Amino acid sequence: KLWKLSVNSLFRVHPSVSQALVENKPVVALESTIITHGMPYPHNLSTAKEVEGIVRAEGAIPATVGVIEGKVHVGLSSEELDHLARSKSSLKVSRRDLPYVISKALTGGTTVSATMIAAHQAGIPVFVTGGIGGVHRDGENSLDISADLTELGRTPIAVVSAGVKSILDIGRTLEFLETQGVCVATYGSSKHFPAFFSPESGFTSPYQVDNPDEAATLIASTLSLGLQSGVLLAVPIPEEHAAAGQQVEDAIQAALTEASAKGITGRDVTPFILQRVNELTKGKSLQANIALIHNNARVGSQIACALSKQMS
Ligand code: PSU
Ligand code: MN
Repeated sequence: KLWKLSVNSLFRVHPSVSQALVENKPVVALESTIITHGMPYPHNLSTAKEVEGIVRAEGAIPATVGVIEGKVHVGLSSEELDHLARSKSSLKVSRRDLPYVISKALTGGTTVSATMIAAHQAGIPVFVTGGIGGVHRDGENSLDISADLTELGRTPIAVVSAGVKSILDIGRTLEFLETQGVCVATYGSSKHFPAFFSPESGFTSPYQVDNPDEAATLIASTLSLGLQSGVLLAVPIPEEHAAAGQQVEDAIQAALTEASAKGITGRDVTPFILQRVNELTKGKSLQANIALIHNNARVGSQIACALSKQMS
């Protein structure tokens, strides 16, 4: 009881979200590290608002998660979104950062792992993002493996993403997800596991679901089994935006070399690479990034709607 009380005092569920949950309406959780660290201002803010708009247009309620002055918000007001997008002092908040950030009443964007925790706490089974973290290249030596992967192994949430960026070791990421017991499926007709900017990573996806209903049934099965692990639904980038793929790939190679020359490590690696790749491609990677997030938001919302029908 005491524990419940303290949980409730740390979480702030936006009224639009709690009302939707009470009425069994579809809700889509969204992360905010993409806002604070994944994209430059003002593209971060416009994209966050567009994504919420797409979720609403598809008939679901958006719940963007972020930490504001030590409270974990599930669903942000437009002022709060604006604050996170503009603030230069926002932290990148993963599972391990949550206790510190809360204890010091700090503000930050939640990664996939921290967003999954908040979504699960609120009772939201579907979460849309751009890309998840993974096993970094040379991860077998550095042990730089994103907490997103272990979170997927321990929290029953379906994460809809465009797969894993080729800045990561995609083969080892898939192996690690298997070890963690994460059910991975590509969304659509392709057998390939997508690589964020590119619809094909060179790896085959363990499974494939064709439409929102099949995806929803997969999620419902995970929940019904009582598995405490998550589902990763990988949505390939739409073909018309995949053209810049090779150029982005070259930029990634250059950025990786720079990052190791500069001694950039740990949590700074992903934001550094994202920013450098955007500079090196003269904004093309950012445009592709925005396009695939829009697409994920559409697909994820359709899945959330199908799931809420199946569960009611
Ligand atoms: N990939 C992207 N954009 C992002 C991220 C990943 O294309 O913004 C963010 C997500 O929030 C993800 C986090 O959860 O980076 C992973 O960081 P790390 O590799 O340090 O675990
Ligand atoms: Mn890392």
